[in-house]
Formats: sequence, C-alpha cells, structure tokens
Amino acid sequence: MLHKKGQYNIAVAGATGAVGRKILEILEERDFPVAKLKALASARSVGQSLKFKGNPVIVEELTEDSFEGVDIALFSAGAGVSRQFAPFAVKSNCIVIDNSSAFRMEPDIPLVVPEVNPDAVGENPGIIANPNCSTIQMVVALKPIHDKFRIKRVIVSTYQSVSGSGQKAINELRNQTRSLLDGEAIEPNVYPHQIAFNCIPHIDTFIDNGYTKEEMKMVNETQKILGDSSVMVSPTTVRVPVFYSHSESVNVETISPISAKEVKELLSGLDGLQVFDDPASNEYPLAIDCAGKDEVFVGRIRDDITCKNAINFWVVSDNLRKGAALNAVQIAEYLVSR
Ligand code: NAP
Ligand code: 3JN
Repeated sequence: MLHKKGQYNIAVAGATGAVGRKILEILEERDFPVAKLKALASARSVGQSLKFKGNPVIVEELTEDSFEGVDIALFSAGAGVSRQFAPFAVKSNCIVIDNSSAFRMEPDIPLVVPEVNPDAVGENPGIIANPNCSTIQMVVALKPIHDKFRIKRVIVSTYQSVSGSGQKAINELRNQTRSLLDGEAIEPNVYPHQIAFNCIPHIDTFIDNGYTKEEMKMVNETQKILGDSSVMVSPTTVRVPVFYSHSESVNVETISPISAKEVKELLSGLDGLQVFDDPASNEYPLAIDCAGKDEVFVGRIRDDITCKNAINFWVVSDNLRKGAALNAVQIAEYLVSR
C-alpha cells in the first residue's frame, strides 16, 4: 500500500541500462514527485555517475537491503534479477513496477497498460508487471476495437528495432553498418546473424511449438491485459536494422461487422494514441518519426479485402518509451495520483 505523500523515494534497478536510463530521463521530464532517487545496478557499475535533474546520482550495487525507505522501485535488470530481488523490495513495503517477463503471467500479479486496464492495479499491489513492448503498443490500439466489435483473431508481424535488445545491440548495428559499407568483414555477436541490411525472424528463444518466446509473450499478455482468453493472436516477430521504435502490421478479425472508416473514427482523439493516416499525402507512422515520442501511432487503416469482418493497420511506437520506461512511469503516476 502506497502512503500518500508529497514526494516519494524511488529506486531504479538496472539504472545503467538502455531502459533504466530512459526511466531516469522520463521521471525528470514528467516532473515525477521524487524525494530521493537511488540508482541500482550490478557490482560492475558501482560508483558510476548518472544525472538526474542536473545532479549526479552515484550508482549503488543492487542488494537485498537496497529497498529500505524506498516507496516505489522500477526494475529493468532482466527477469532473473527481478525474481531474485523484487521479493526483498516487497518485504520492505516497497511497490515494485517490473519491466521484465518474470511475473507477467502470474495470476495474482497485475499486468498493466494505463490507457487499457488501470483498474487491474488493484488496491494493494506488491508487484505490478509492465508488459512486453510489442504487446503494449498493440493492445493500446486493440482495446477500443475489442470493446466495440469483439476481437476474434489477430495476425501480427513485428518489425522490432535493435534497442529492444539493449545498448550492446545498438552498438552492433552501428558497427556492422559502418564495417560493411567500408568493405570489412563482420562477426555477429548479439544476434545469431548479421543485423545490418537484414531482417531476422527470431526474437528471444524458440520453444517446442515453433514460435519464439517473444511471440508467445504477445499471445499470452494480450489475452491477460484484455481480460479475454478467447482472443486468438498469431504473431511473427522480426528484428530489423532500425535503432528505435517497433513497427507492427496488424490484421484484426472481429465478431461484429467492422469497417476501416469506423475504426479511424473510433481511434481518433484517444489518450496516448494518435491516428496518422493520410496515404494520399504519404502520411503513415514511421519508426524514425515516432522515436522520442510518447504516443502509439496508427496508420494504414484499411478494410481487409479478403475477409468480411476484418481490418488491417500499421502501428508504431518508441519501444524504450511507451514500450518500457514510459509505461512503467505512467503506472507509478497512477499509483501516486489515486
Ligand atoms: P541493458 O541495456 O543490457 O541493461 C541491463 C541493466 O541491468 C544494466 O543496468 C545492468 O547493470 C543491470 N543488471 C544486469 N545484471 C544485474 C545484476 N546481477 N544486478 C543488478 N543489475 C544488473 O538492457 P535493457 O535493454 O535496459 O533491458 C533490461 C531489462 O529490461 C531486460 O532484460 C528486460 O527484462 C527489460 N526490458 C523490457 C522491455 C519491455 O518490453 N517492457 C524492453 C526492453 C527491456 P550493469 O550496467 O551494472 O551491468
Ligand atoms: O526484443 C525486444 O524488442 C524487447 C525485449 C524485451 C526483453 C528483453 C530481454 C529480456 C524482455 C522482455 O521484456 O520480455 C526480457 C525478459 O524480461 O524476459
């Protein structure tokens, strides 16, 4: 239970990572009421200096005792670290907002996108899970469609940027591109194949059904967030040589008759979502334009010419912002505002 205060003690676990740094940036940008900020990472980063509101914040090692006096801890240090340390944070009466997959599918743990299911937070949360980035941007667009037309089936292909794999992958794309343009040989490291000038239909590990874990996250998390296990989701997740923002091509089949015109109207003017759809002027969401923005952008809304009750759209969002750090900070804002 979060006690109402003017300002809150905040810890960021994984503060030196791509998502952690973005969390610090967004807490500052949105003027979150921070009393004290603790930046936590592995022993490797102890003593490193980060910046918050113009002041240095010295990185401390994440330990079982890190959460004494902390009100809210935002975790982005991977699922293993969350499993190991989040229970200690909860024991210290700290609310955990976890960016990893560690707790997302646990029945008693809320999985929250504030525009979609804020009430799922419940009265007395210990841990609140932040969904996977590919799920978040898709469900922001799907929720109003499901409410009005009841979704039967979703077929989605993702075009995911390398920043989804952290800072090392950003460096790998940059270095490979440079080397290949200079005619030099490259050695894949983060990914199993060359990522520059390529598309890799493989994100996270493969499981027995032939899908990847990233794909199954989209299936299971979408059903949990929409609160409807009858919604069928068929995903293919692909890594593309883009630095920031994930793009997705989505086909939605509904139970009630649906049209592109109705969907354009329905999605226009909603919180956190922007329809950007004027093909005649070459206007549709682009990864490079959505990077650094907060909204989920939807375009190319059109009727499916092969199926009666179905439409297609293209959805793009900054994966480090709405897909991770921003969604987590919005959950924290929801906690302190209610
Ligand atoms: P990253 O750039 O590689 O950063 C990893 C962070 O975790 C660093 O701060 C690292 O600290 C810290 N860390 C690693 N092992 C640790 C340990 N044993 N104890 C304490 N801190 C440790 O990765 P990222 O892209 O920021 O992603 C981090 C995690 O966030 C992912 O593993 C994933 O669970 C989650 N994530 C979620 C989404 C989403 O879709 N919602 C998207 C991206 C990432 P050092 O610098 O000291 O090594
Ligand atoms: O690959 C992407 O674009 C998103 C990556 C998310 C991710 C990366 C490493 C570990 C996750 C996640 O959020 O599901 C995890 C994890 O926590 O399992």
